[in-house]
Amino acid sequence: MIRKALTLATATVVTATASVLLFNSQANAHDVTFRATLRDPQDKVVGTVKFRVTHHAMEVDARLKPNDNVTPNQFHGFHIHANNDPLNEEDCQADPDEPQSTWFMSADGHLKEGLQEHGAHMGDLPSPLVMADGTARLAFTTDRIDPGDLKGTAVILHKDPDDFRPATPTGNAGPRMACGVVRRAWWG
Ligand SMILES: [Cu+2]
Repeated sequence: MIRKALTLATATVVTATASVLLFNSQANAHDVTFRATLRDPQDKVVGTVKFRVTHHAMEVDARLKPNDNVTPNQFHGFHIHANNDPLNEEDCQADPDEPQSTWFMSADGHLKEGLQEHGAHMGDLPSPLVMADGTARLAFTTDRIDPGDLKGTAVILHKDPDDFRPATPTGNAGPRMACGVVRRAWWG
């Protein structure tokens, strides 16, 4: 799937401004980056996730900072959600006065292709382990995510750990505590 996107990205040298506009035609592969800023229901920034398309795969770098909604010393389910059903509201909608179970349902289910089951969804990410001080850093490389499918999706950080079992489409990861829409960006 990475190959499909890179085929579109020729090695043409373009200016920084032009490569944004030419992402699907002539952008240099090194320039293809995405970013999501995760926020809690109170709109407080919880962290950032950066995606960078390389020649072979995609590099992902997530950083979280302490937040009242995120439990230290614990893994938290972490996924790319499809954010593809306008009937279910759009992007990252959460009312802090409503039950946690309603938060960020607007981001819809996990990003997936065809009949992929949980644990093998395109949007199933490794889980960040939040440290005692409430911060977390997670950096990994994956070839499962098609860069062409990433823009406009939403990264969700869950309250509970992910069980990665096919029988549970959501991974039993509990309520959605932070959300960020994935947008085109520059690495850095
Ligand atoms: Cu999720």
